[in-house]
Amino acid sequence: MKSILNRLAAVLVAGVGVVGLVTTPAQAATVITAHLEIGFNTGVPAARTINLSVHVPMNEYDANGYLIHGGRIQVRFYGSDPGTDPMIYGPITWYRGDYGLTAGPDGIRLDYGWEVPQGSFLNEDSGWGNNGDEVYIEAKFIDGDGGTISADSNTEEGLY
Ligand SMILES: [Ca+2]
Ligand SMILES: [Ca+2]
Repeated sequence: MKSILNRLAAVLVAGVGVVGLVTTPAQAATVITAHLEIGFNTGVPAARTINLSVHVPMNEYDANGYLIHGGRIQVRFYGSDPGTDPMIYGPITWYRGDYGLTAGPDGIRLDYGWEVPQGSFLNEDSGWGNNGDEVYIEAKFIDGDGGTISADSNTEEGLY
C-alpha cells in the first residue's frame, strides 16, 4: 500500500511539473527608458514647455496586465549639481486610465507634456554667476507588487 501511495505522489508531482512548463508566465519588466525635452513657447506670456517620454518595452498582453494590476509610472525631476542632485519636483504618478499613459503593442508608454512659466521649479540654479539650469527626470516603473525598475533621462540645459 505504501509503495502505491509513493508512486501516486510521484505521478502527481510529475503532473504539476508539466502544468508548470506549459503555463507561460508574464515576462518580468526589465528595461525602462526616459527622455525629457524642455522647450520654449514664445506666446504671451512666454512659457517653458515640458515633454516626458517614458517607455517600458513588453508585449501588449503583459502591458495591459501590469496596468490592470496596479502597475504605474512615477517621475521625479532633479537638478544636476556638483555633489548631490536635489529633487526639484515630484513625484508625479500615472496609473491606468490617466491621460498620457498607454499600453500598446510595444509596451507601456508615458507621453505627457505641459507648460510652466519662466522661473518655475525648472530654475534650479539662480545664483549670481550660476544661473544656468541642468534638469533631468528619474522615471520608475512600479508593478502591482512594488517591484521597481528605474532610469534617468538625458539632461536638459538652459536658462529656465
Ligand atoms: Ca545645477
Ligand atoms: Ca536658473
